Amino acid sequence: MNKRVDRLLQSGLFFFLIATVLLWAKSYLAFRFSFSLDLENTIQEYILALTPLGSILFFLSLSFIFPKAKRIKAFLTLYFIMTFVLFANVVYYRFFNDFITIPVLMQYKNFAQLGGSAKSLMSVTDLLFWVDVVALFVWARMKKGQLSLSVKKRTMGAIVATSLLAISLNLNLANEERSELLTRTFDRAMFVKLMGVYNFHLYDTVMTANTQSHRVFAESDELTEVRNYLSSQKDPKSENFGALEGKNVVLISMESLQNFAIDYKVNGKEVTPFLNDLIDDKNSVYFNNFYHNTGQGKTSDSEFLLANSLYPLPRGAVFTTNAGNEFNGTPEILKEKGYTSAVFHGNNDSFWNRDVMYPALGYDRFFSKKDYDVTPENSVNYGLKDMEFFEQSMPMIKSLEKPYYTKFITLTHHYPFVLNDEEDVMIDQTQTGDGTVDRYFQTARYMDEAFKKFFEDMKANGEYEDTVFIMYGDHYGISENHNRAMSEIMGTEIRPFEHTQLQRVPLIIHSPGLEGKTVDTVGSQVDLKPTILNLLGVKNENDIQFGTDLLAKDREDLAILRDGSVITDKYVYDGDSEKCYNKATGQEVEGSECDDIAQKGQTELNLSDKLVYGDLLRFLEDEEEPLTNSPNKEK
Ligand code: GP9
Ligand code: MN
Repeated sequence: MNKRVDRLLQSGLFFFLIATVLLWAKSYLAFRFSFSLDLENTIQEYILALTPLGSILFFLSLSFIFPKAKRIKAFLTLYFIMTFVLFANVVYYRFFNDFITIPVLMQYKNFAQLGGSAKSLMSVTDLLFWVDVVALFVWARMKKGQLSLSVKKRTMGAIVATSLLAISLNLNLANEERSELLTRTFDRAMFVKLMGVYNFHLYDTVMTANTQSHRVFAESDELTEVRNYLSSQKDPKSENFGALEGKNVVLISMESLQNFAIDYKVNGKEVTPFLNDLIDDKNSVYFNNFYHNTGQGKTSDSEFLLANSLYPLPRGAVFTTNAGNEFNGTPEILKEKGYTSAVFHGNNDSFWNRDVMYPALGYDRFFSKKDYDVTPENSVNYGLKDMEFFEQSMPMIKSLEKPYYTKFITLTHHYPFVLNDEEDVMIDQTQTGDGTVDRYFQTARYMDEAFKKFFEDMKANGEYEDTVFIMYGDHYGISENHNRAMSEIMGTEIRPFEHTQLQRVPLIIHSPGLEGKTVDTVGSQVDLKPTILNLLGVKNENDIQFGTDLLAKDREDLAILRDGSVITDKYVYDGDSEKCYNKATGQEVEGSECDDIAQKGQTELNLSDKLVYGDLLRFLEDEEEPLTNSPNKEK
C-alpha cells in the first residue's frame, strides 16, 4: 500500500476526523429523512445540518479522558452508543411519532409495547446505520498497535473548542428561531429540529435528574403540611352542587383571549360579537373578574390548573418537567362517574408533552394533528385554523360515548396573530402602530366566528341540549412589551395596577337550563376544577386543591397569580413591583396594606410548588381513604 495512505490510516487524528464526518453525515441524513420535522425555511435547513456537529465532537472527545492505550476502545464505544441512540430514536419514531425520553423509558411500557413489533419496524436498509460502525471497527482492528489517539493537547483543545463553538452557534440560531426554546415552549419535535437528537438527550437527562432529586428527598409529612394549610382556609359551601349532573362537558380553551377584548369595538364593530351575545344569554354565567395563573408553560399551564387545581411552576412547564407525577386529574375523577374524556387540538401531540401528560391526567383519547386533515391551505401560524378545527372535530365528538368530558384547544388567535386568507379578515386592525396589538383584534374576531359556527354545528348535530360549555381564556396574548400600544387601546396609562388587571381572561359557563348572571367574584383558573366538579355533583373531599367553587356564595374573593401578584375584592397587589392598589379606584396605597395578601400568595404558591416538585400526591393513597383508583397510566 502507498506509504502515505498507510501513514494516514495510522493517524489517530485522521481516524477521529473521518469518524466525525461519517457520524455527522449519518445523523444529518437521519434527522432529515427519518423524522418529519416540518422545516419551515432555509435557516432551519442550515440549523438542522449544523446541529449534529457540536454534540458529536463533544461526545467523541470524551475519549480523551481515558488513558492513551484505551482511547481507541473508548472512542469506538462512544461512537457505537451514539449510533445506537440515533437508531433507537429512528425506530421508536416510526411507531410513536415521537422521541425517546428518560421518563418514558422508566415509567411506561412503551418499549414492551414496541418489543413485539420492533422487528416489523425495521428494514434491510437500516443496516446502513451500522456500515460505518463496522468499517471503523475493521480499520481499528487492522491498524491495531499502530493507531493511537495520542494527539497533542493543543489539538484536543482545538477539538473541544470547536465543539463548544458549534453548540453555542447552534443555540443562538435556535433561539432566534424560537425564543426561550429551553425554558418556555417545549416541543420535542421543535427541539430536535433546532438542537438535534443528541443535545435533546443531554437536556432530557439534566431535566430528569433535577426532577428526580426533588422527588427523592420529599417526605409524606410534607403532604400533611399542605393539608393543614388548606383546612385552615375558608371552605365555602357550594349552592349549585349537582345542578348540571350528568351533562356532557365541552371546555374551550380560547387562545390568548384577554377580558379587555370582550365588548371592545374597532371602528364600531365588535371584536367578539358571538361571545358578547353568549354572555348576555339567559343561560350563561359570565365571570368578569377571572384571572389566569399561568407561567412559562402558557397553554399547558392553564390545562394543568384546570385539571388539578394546583398552581403551575415558577420556571418551565410542569407538563414537561413533572409529567411522571401522580395526579388526580378531573378526567380521572369523572371516569368514576361514567364519563368518557377527550381532548381536541390541531397541533402535534408532543407539543407541551401532551401525549405523555394526558394519560397521566386520566384522558381517554387525544385527537391531535394526526387525526385531522391538516394542509397548508387550511392552516395558519401554528397549524389548523380554528374554523376547520371545529368543523373536522364534529364527527369525532359524535363518536364519543356519553356523557363526555371534552376540551377543545384553539390555535388561530396565537401570537403573532396572523391570518393568511382575505375571507378570514372580518374586522379592521387598530391603528396603534404596534403590529402585534393591531393584528390581535383580527384573529380574536376570527376565533369568535369559529365559536359561532361551532355552536351552530353542535345544535344541528343534537349535541347542544345536554351539554355545558365552559369557555376560558388560556393566558395573556399581549405582553407588557406592548404597554405603549395598550395604553392607547385602554385609554389609560399602563401602571402595575392596569398590568395586573389585564391578566383577566373571560370565563363563560353556558348550558341550556342554567340560570344566567354576571358574577364579579375575584377568581382564577385554579378555581375551575372545584367549580366544575360541584356543578356536576361530584364529591371530591379527600383531594388536595387550592381553588374554591366560583359559584359558592361565601367564597373568599381571591386570585393568586404565578408572579406573586394577588387580587382580592379590596386590593390589587402587583408581585413584580410590590406595589399595592385599591381595587375599586386603582389608587396606589401604602404597601403595608397588601402585606397580608402578599404573604398569603407566597405561602400558597410555595406549598403548591413543594407538592409538585416532591410529587406529594403519591402519598395520598397511603392516607386512610384512597381517593380514586390508581391512575391508568398505561392506558
Ligand atoms: C400549542 C398551543 C399554543 O399546541 O397550545 O401554545 P402556547 O404557546 O399558547 O402555550
Ligand atoms: Mn395558548
